[in-house]
Amino acid sequence: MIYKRSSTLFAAAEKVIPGGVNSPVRAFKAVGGTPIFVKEAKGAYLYDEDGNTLIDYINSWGPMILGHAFEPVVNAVIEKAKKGTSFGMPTEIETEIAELAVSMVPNIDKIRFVNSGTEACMSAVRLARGYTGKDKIIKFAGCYHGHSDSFLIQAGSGAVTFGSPNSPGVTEGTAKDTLLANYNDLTNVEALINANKNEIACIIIEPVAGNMGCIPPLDGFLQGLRSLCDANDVLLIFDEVMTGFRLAKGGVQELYGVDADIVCFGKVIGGGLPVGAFAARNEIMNHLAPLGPVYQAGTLSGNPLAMAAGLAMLTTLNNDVEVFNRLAEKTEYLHKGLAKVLDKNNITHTINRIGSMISVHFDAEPVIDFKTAANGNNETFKTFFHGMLNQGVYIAPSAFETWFITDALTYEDLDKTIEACNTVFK
Ligand code: KE4
Repeated sequence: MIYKRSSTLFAAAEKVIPGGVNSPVRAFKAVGGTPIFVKEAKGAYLYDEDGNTLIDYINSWGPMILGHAFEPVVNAVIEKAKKGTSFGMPTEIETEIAELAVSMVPNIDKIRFVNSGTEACMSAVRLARGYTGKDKIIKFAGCYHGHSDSFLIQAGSGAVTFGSPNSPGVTEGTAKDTLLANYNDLTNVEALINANKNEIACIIIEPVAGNMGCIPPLDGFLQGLRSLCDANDVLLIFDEVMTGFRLAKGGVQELYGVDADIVCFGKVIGGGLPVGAFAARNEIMNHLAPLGPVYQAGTLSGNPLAMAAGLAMLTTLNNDVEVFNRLAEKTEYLHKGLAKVLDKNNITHTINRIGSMISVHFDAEPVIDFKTAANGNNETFKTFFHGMLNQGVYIAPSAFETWFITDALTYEDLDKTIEACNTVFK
């Protein structure tokens, strides 16, 4: 594959945009090489600026669950744009998508739309603090909830006391209110709660983790979190920015039968336009301004174009009872095919999969948390990434990411992907 034009475009971008990208993960820092500049996309395929066609397993990091340039979404945006692009005033379509989302997701009465997953998770934590009157939060190592200060935290010196910043610009004052737990480790969570009695407002978690590769919760983990929260007057926030409307209509709450107190959304809910959202029962959401004292706002929140895209996406998913089964079947087929060729080529690996989320780890041990995810052989991953890319298969440029399967993928695409993996390692 030739990437001459992408290289030229990247050099120009680096002059006027920090690192040449508007989001760091796009810069290929974890795998090396020049980021690919995409010209357009349709269905399961990306068409880059050098004329290469790539089978896409990133799908804008999740939103394109029905494929790129999905006609009902595109047409809805075009029609809506002709009537104006933003008003800063309430519009009917915001109510329409809110009613639909509330009907699809269990255990929520109201939803507030924002412009990103970061905003959704940041606002959900503020709401939890405002509702409980408590300051501290628990998050999990390896879980990503966006770039709000409270989330850019690593384990502090005293593991059960407080966190410390993992980015310049985050203050010690902020970090002290974030506690870091180990994913899939209820004992650790309980120790944190007991060491900070009556100080913890919420636990925020990716109920199926997607930012250290794909890591499903071990049996009983989510149920255990729910019990710990109930016993200690702590709110449970499910960050379903990745999993919402992807793993099931009702997301992980439906899939595992565990109720969160607040649920965060992003990606799929916006159909590829900038939309995040957070939702909960009335008793919690009614604490939000202008009803209640917890302030949260946004000029472009509920933007009509974004709502049109999201409504078209959710309507299609809501009306297609088989879509989530098709996605899971395609992902299982891919899993089995990749495992077969990696075994055939004696490549040590483990593959995590749930629904239409999958990740390949070059390590023999089960990957169940950030520590085990970090054991993967990154040199093998880099070989895998570039080897697949050179054969027209675009996977996530980091071992700490998940692949997102789109229903636009055909079984022929999956076979090409499996064969490309075989070619890399044979
Ligand atoms: P955004 O602010 O990027 O819309 O959403 C933040 C976020 C929150 N919660 C979860 C579970 C997420 O996965 C994300 C964002 N995911 C990354 C991919 N790992 C987005 C890609 C990027 O940062 O460019």
